[in-house]
Parts: sequence; C-alpha cells; structure tokens
Amino acid sequence: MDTWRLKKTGFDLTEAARDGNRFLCANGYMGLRGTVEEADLAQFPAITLANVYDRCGDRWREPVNAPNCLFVRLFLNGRELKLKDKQTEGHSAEIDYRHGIYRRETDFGSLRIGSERFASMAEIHLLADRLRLEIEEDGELEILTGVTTVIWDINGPHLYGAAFTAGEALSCRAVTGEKGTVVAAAQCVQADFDADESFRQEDGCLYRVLVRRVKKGEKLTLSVFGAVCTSLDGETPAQTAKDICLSAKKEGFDACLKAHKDAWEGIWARSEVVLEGDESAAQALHASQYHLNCIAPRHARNLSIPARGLSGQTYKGAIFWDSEMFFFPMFVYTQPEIARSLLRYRIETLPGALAKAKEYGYRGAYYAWESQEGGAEGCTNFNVVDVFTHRPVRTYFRDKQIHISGDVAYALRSYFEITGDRTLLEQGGARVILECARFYISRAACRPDAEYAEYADVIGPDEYHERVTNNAFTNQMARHCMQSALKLEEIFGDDPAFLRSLKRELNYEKDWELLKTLCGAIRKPVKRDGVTEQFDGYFALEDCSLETVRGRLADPREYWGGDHGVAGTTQIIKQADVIAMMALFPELFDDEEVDANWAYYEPRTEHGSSLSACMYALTACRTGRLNEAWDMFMRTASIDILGGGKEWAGEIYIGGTHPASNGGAWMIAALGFAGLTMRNGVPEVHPNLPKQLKRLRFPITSGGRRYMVYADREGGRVELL
Ligand code: IFM
Repeated sequence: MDTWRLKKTGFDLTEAARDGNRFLCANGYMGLRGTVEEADLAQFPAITLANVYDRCGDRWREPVNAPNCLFVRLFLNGRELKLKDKQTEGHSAEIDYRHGIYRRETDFGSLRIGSERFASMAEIHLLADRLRLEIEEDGELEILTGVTTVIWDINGPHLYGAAFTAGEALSCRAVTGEKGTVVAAAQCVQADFDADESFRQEDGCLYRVLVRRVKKGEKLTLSVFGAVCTSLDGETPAQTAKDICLSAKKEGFDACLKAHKDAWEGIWARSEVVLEGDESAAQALHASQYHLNCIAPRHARNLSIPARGLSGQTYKGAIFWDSEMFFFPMFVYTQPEIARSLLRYRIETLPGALAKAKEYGYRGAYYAWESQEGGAEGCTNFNVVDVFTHRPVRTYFRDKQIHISGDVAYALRSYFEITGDRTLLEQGGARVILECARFYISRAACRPDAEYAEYADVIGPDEYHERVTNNAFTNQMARHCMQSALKLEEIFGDDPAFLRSLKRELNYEKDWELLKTLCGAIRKPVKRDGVTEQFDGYFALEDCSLETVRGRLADPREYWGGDHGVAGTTQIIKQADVIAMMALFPELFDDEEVDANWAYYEPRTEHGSSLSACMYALTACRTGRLNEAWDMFMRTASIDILGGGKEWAGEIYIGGTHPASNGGAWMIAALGFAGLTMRNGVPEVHPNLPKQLKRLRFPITSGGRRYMVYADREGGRVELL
C-alpha cells in the first residue's frame, strides 16, 4: 500500500462534493477543489480564497471563489468529452499527499487523458496543470480553456463587472460586491503541438480555443498555468497574475513542479509523523497532516485558518475555536511561525472582540464565534434552517458560546509555555488575555443567596444544549483565563514595568483585584459518583440511548439541537464537553476520575462534530483504554479519506475537509500515543501505544531547538537534532 496516496476509480456525481474535498490541493492562499478539469457546476469546482469575504444581498458573508482559470473542455469531432455519471471504469483520480499533487486518468474511448496539477507551495498565486492526451480517433480536436466567472458559490454571486483581456496570458478582473475587492485571474498555456489559436468571449467567460487535426496514436501535452491575485495583495492584481503565469510558462512545468515539491519536502521535514505497524493508519495520518499543512497561512504573519480550511465556502470560511484547540498544537510543536500567525490574527482582531463584548453589554473582549476578516462576527442569529418548515431556526452560538475568549487565552498561554517565547505576549498577547479575563469578570453573575459566582445562559462545546448554566467546560475556561491573567505577573516577574504600564493603560487596577477573588469563586461542577455534571440540571434530563434519540428523527437531516431538537431534553450530547475539559486540563483530574467520566459520557455522545473523537482518544490514551483510543484515532484521522462527518445541519450544507480532525490526528499520535509533554520547557515522552502500533517518530521544535521524538513498545526518548 502506498501510504502517501489516495486513489479512487470510477465517477459518481453524488460523490462529487466529497471528492472535491478528498482531492483538494491548497497552499494557504487558495484551495483548488479536487474536481476534474471539465467539471460543470454540478460537481462544485472552486478555487476558494483565504481571507477574501463578500456578502451578496442579505445572504451570509462567505469567502470568495476566484474566477476559474484552470478549466479545460475537450471536443473531438464535435463531441464534448465528459465523464458519465456512475461510470465504474475508465476513470481514476488520486491525491499525492507527499507533494500535494492531484492526478486523474480518464479513457473517453476516442481519447485518453492523464493530468497532474497543483497549487504551488513555492509561488502561492500559481496553479499549474499538465495534461497528456492520447488520441484514439482521427479528426478535429478542439480544446477550450481560459478564465470563467461562471463559478460555484453557495451564497453568491460575489464577482461583478468582469473585464477580460486576451493574449498570450489572458486575464479576468472582477470586483466583489460588498467591498469592491479586485479579484483577478490569469492563464496561459504551453503546448508541445501546433494548433490554431483564437479567443472567444461569452457568458462571463473568455475562452482560449485551440483547434488541431489529430491522428489516432498521437500524443499531445498541454500545460496550463493559472494565477490568482487580489487587490489585497497589491495594486495591479490582473497584471501581476499575468506576469506570474508568463514567468511560470518560461520556467516550464517541470521547474515549477520541482519548486513546489521541494517546498513540500521542507514542510514534511519539519512535521512528518512516521507511524509503523498499520498502513491504513499511516495513510490516514499522512492524509490528516497533508490537509492541515496545505491550508496553513505560510504567506502571512497574521492569518488564521477557517474551520473547513480552503475546501469551499461552508461555515462561512470563518475561524472558530478549532484554530486554537485543534490546529494550534501541531503547528506550535512543528512550525511555530504558523502558530504565531494564528495567534496574531486574534491579537490583531482584538478591536472586534472589544466591540462584540460592548454590543452585548459587557466589558473586555468577547471574540467572534465565527470570525471573519478583521474579527468581524460571521455567525448569524439563525444558523440552521429547519428541514420541515424551511424556516431559519434561532440559534444562540453567536450570543452564548462564551468559552471562545478563554480558548484564545488558553492558546496564548500554551504558546508561551511550549516555546518559552514571550514576545507574542509582549506584542499584544498579554493585552488579549487581560481583556478576555475582564470579559469573564463582567459576564459572571452571583445570585444574592449563592456563595459562588456562575456563568448562566451559556453554550458549551455540546451545542445541542443551548442556554445552560454552569457548563463545567465554560466555567473552567473562564477560571483558567483569569488565572492566566494573574500568571502574567510571574511571567513578567523580571520586567514588572511592562505589566504595570499595560494595566495602567487598560485602567485595570480594580479588575486585577476582582480577578483575585473571582477566580476562586467560580462555581465548581457538581459531581455524582465521580462524574462531573456537564451543566446544572444535566443529570435530571432524560437518560436514554443514542439509538433511541436517533430513532426519533423524522428526517435524517433534522437538526438535533435548538428548541425542538431531539437531543435537547435528553442527556445525549453532540460532542466531547466534560471530556474536552479533561483533555485540555490533564493536571486537574486523576486517571480514575477521567475514566469514570469517559465511561459515562462516551455512550451518550453522538460525535456529531468532527471535533469530538479526538478529545475522547486523548483521554483514553491516558487511562489505558487503548482499543478505544485506536478506534477514535482511526475515526479522526480517516475522516477526509472516507469523506465522513456530518454534511447537513438542517438544510445548511456543512461539508468540506475537517482541519480540526486533521489536527486532532496529530494530537492523538503525538500527545496521546507518544505521550509528549513539556516539563519546564523540556520535551518528555511517556508512550501509550495501542497494540496496532509498533513505533512512532516525529520532529518537534521547542525553544528554538529541534528534536526527534521516538516512541515504541519499550518506551520513548527525545533526541536533540
Ligand atoms: O467549532 C465547531 C463547533 O464546536 C461544532 N460545530 C462546528 C464548528 C466548526 O468546526
């Protein structure tokens, strides 16, 4: 088995959306969905851009898809060559995880096509595709390629006023409706054959038309170079895109491919986990690391990663807590500059978080639940559409998922603890922690007859139970955030003037005193037989099985949460909640307690979110439930191979790749199976290898040093490189 590749034969239109995710090529700047060159809109082809958003009418804001500059349509003797739905033979597609290359081979009978393409890791604006055509029938071959603004959008259109120019490099320049951002795409070709070339403009598309008489047995090669630039990158995006295409053509496909592959080799040298003992697991881990690595914003110093990566427009292209809790760990240990970028995004979007807190009547920083450019809240009040009434359902994620600010603070503190680097805290991180802590001060409530402070009317990670009180996870996040604020005093012990002046600037003296008392006064969770109650009143909810609840669904797409959802009145939860807390704060709970909670909550968890299994796996590693940990690992790591995960929340499409699972797979392998921890800035390993695994080996970076971590059945070690 080649664990660096995923290959699939046949074509089925109902799988096209999933294949677009499975075979995604991306480079942090854009994502090119894994559809064939000639795909029509029914197959959801797209080039999704990072950090460019638009709103069309009163629909959701979402990331913008660029004009398609990589499509190729083939006609032989007047017949268009297209895949047949449900064809089982004569077509295959694959993704090469090692080098981020998509390949397809199709036998149309009269012509065979093989192609390989990539989103360049060396030149982030460049896309390149090389097609090899083998002619099986004499006649006239017509190739239509070019740039088109007829593209797939969920809530579009987003591109207006398309202006085209023809030439060796042709181009399209359009602007987004809301902000007038210029989005430009260019394209040029290089053929090893002569053809008559002409240009044709129609229906939002500029075609480059190549026509040639062909003979059976002839072999032709055509390379297509596409480039995308926007006015966020520079002043003349269309010209720059054309220049990039032309220079790629001059260098040639092979040279561009080599630069791209070299860049990927550099990424793997810093991050590859070598897993021995199970080839499917090794392949799934390669898939996971590929999918997370390919969407990292290597080109920017202050960008984060959307919850569905660059695989399309689902989840509004927004940044969730997934970034801090699931993407951040792999990056902080392997490529800390990317972890810094994720955190700088939060530091620089602090003004948006301050504004959101104010909007809700609080002080401090309340981060957007679904954060778009500049920290703008993308989460709407109606995030789900009911499958029965087709009406939007009022959801409270935006208003009540207050753990988000604590999640941001948690990652900022972890960054310092793992890397020993204080500069991010100095450059805005400490301010963020203080403002988040201030938010929790102002959000806490104390009933006149209670001895504790509490957080009422919140939503924890389990989104099926909305507007609950004293969610254990949320309370712990708030407490930890406040403790992190106080911890700054120790972190800046050698430079007290820094914190003093920051507190003065933020007018923080009174809040500092409040922190000291509030931190210890936040309501501790109720426990029954060692099991933590997820929120006040949870144990009193109907205690029935997952199957019972599933059996109550009247429609498979029905939303389980909200006022009328089947889960709301039961103990069935969407995803790890108490267990997530135990995974993130291992030092607070002993093994026995973790195990009791695992045994209670796992059967009651739907794992309806791709964020869930990873947290269960991490805690299972710790308590020796290694068979369960293995199952959860495989479930997490295979998600983008199987095309798994939920695809609908009511009537809303939520499919795409699953970066949180991708990051979760690394976390389980490195932090769970290998048992990697940091003790006083030094990495240690305490392996918990399931029986399926022989050994693991992976590089990490910490405190500016590079290490290789080894774990096998005999034990583990960390070697300085
Ligand atoms: O952040 C998650 C959330 O916890 C569950 N729903 C999907 C979001 C994006 O992955």
